[in-house]
Amino acid sequence: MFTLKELPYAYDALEPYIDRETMHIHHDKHHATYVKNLNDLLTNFPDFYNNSLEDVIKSAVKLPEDIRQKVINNAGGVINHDFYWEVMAPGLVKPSDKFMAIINSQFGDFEKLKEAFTNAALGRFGSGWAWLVLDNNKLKITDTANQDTKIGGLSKPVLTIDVWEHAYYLKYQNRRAEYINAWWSVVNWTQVEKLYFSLI
Ligand code: MN3
Repeated sequence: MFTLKELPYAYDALEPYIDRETMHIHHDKHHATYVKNLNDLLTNFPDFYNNSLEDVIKSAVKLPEDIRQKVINNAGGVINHDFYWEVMAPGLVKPSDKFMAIINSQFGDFEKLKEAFTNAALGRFGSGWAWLVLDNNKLKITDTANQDTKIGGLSKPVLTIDVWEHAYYLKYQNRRAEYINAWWSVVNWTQVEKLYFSLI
């Protein structure tokens, strides 16, 4: 069975940028529901419980059509949130000099990366995710709808932001731009760089 991974920090660790109540409901209710739904959907296909989430998504074509997309959506929900919690942390406001040099060479400067990523996150119509991915050894910005994921694909994600309303509505209501702006203060650059240098 799939399990809900614990948050790598306390619910209030990302205050004041992301509030305790949002983190609590987001992790314990939304993320937990994706885990529960996924396990429930696979009740009659227990072999799937032994797979990684990436493999569940890749192998979903073997499942009956009536549950296939639901499995993909819920497995995506689990894997995306596992990744999202890990790329946030308190107190790391900017990348290391080494990674900053890579950002500068590929985007011009850090502000341009932030602007392009923010535009992708703001421009994602409805629910979804914006991503910084490594594609053919180049950093690129992209976005996905709903719980579609970049994890397990050809381009490898190093950073993501959840722009479903449940990620920000309690504190920021409809002001997605304010949430994204605040979120930059809690990006876990140590994790982003670890992912990047493990891929390059
Ligand atoms: Mn979410």
